Amino acid sequence: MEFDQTWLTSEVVERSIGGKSFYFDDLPEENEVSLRLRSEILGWGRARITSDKEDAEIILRVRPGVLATDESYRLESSEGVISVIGNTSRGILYGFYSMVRRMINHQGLNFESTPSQPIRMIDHWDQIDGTIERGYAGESLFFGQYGKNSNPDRKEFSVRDVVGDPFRRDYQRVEFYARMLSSIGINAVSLNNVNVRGLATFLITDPLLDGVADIAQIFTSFGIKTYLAINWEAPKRIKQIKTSDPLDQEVRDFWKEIARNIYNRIPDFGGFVVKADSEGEPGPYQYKRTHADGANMLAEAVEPYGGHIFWRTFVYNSRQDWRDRSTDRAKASSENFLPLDGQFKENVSLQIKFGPIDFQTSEPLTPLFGGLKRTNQVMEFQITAEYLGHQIDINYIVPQWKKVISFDTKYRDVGDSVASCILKEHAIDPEKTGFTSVGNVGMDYNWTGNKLSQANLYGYGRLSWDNELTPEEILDEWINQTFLSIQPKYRKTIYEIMITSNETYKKYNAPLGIGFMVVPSSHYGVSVNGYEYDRWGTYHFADRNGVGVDRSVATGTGFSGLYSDEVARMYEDPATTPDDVLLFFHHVPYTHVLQSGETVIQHIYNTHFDGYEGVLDYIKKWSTLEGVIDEIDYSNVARRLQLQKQNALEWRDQINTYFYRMSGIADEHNRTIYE
Ligand code: GCW
Repeated sequence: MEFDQTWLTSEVVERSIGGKSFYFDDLPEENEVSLRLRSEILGWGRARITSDKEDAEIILRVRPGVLATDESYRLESSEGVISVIGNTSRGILYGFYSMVRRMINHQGLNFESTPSQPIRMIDHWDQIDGTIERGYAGESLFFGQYGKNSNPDRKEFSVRDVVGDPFRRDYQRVEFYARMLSSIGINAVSLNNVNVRGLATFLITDPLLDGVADIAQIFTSFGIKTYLAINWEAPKRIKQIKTSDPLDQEVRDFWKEIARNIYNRIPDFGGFVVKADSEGEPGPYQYKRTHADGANMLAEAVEPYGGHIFWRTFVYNSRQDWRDRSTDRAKASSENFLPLDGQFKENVSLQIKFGPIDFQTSEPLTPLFGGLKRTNQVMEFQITAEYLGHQIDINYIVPQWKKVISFDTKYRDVGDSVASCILKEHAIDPEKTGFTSVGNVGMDYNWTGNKLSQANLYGYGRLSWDNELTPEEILDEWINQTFLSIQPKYRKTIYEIMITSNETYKKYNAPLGIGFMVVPSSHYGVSVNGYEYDRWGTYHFADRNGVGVDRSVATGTGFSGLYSDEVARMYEDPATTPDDVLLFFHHVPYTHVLQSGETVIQHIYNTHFDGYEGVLDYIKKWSTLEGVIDEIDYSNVARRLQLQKQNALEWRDQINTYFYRMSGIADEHNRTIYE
């Protein structure tokens, strides 16, 4: 096997089920998930299947209607026999992996579980030429042979230009990936980048649909539905129709025909993911139609087959003039989508980035959550570390996600977090709500570039399944399974590094929620003014007196008024705005005193010195693992830590120097800041 087996090492499975005898109680023979379960059990851990229930150590029982949902499972253990119970074989599949995990983690085997979020999805930004937009772990698992010679930006691409096979067809790798995903409860994947260009536009048609069908079949057997991102202009590109107007009959018929053909080939196909009128991509605005017109037209096309549309709300003016202070990118998705609340069909979900800007180290929850009252909503995260260190810097992101999903929107007196209520209660079909996230895997040996970034994929799945889990519990599980055979004290070292890593990264990055002081386009490394005079709407407005964006209602852009009254009041006033998003909401003097008691300028200096020290400490700690963990994993992280050190140093010195020059205020502790 040419790749790392991650948290599902043979050792993990062998230790938990190796040699045990299984009995299948009413597990249907014909269904793909059942067949998969059988082969999992026989293939891994060399378990036995017995025809005599009395001999069984583990019984898999289908009991329709016993549990809350068809994905739920129950584990029961008594007198040496473990039962895994589900309404369907899918429930049992999740129960089986849970049993393996719980055995390794010593968690007890009387346990019942229902997923917190019905949709638990991964979006791939994989491109047909094998590259991955914002991918930091090698090429795509799905595409990558033909593409080298193709030009994905050639908009007039025609299917006649397909001279080779763009699919990688490494099905062993795809199968292993699907297994990893289903072991953490993922139930949907979208295969291709949301910027759908060139040949990728044709994935929804023959002959490329063949390759999609092969991949989908593997995912199906693990209970995972396959989706494709589509190009809004497909009617023009594929069938030379003159328009892509969603109300045009020819366009509507085109999409119906596309859907019919896809579902013929892939009966449990999920549906489409759409990025429209966003960052230069085409969309319904071009025809003066609304996003509801666009989404509903596609929804109608897939409706007869139970299909589903994910429509992204990442719509903003990406050609802003930096001189224009009246436009606020943070308000854009609310301005575009709040007026459409209640107009989307039942099989449409709006796919909403968790923050109002773009996956920064620190952002408030977008006010669309709670603002939309009658719309299916899916919260979008980014596992791939675009703004969070490119899987070079160690960054265990789960603490940030946990904080986001637990945010209390205060629309009611009782706790009103997004995860626990808003998504379901404000939906028209609660089953069409949940989480989705840009994935972080590629063909690299260890899947994620930095071995430790696997924990983010693992953590995303686990948190989506169970919103109550803590980042600490999830990390413990991942380390136990991934570094199974090392002594506890060494596991503790890995834990100590990872559990603080998100905070450490935040410390040396853009301060106090201001975001985007990154190198333009690559988004790795510091560039304080890289985006300051650009068109993307991401400004910090630092001057000699202070820094930050005034988004208050009283004197600023009015963004803070988009929240519930209580939350709006909190963000309106710098004194009650939490420190970590202060500069997102307010332009304050450098001498402004934070809730922590420090001034803004001293906070900037302190955190930037601390962040760098934190990385030096990680290097020291990691070096104690040499010879303890696998050499490949050891040097994989050790090498990246050296790069992280350099990155943190640049961030520290450039940020400190910039703000020292701006403010003229010296560091209270007289540390070195360059003049
Ligand atoms: O943050 C931006 C990324 C783009 C991405 C876009 C999006 C796929 O820099 O690379 O495009 O978000 O989410 O659509």
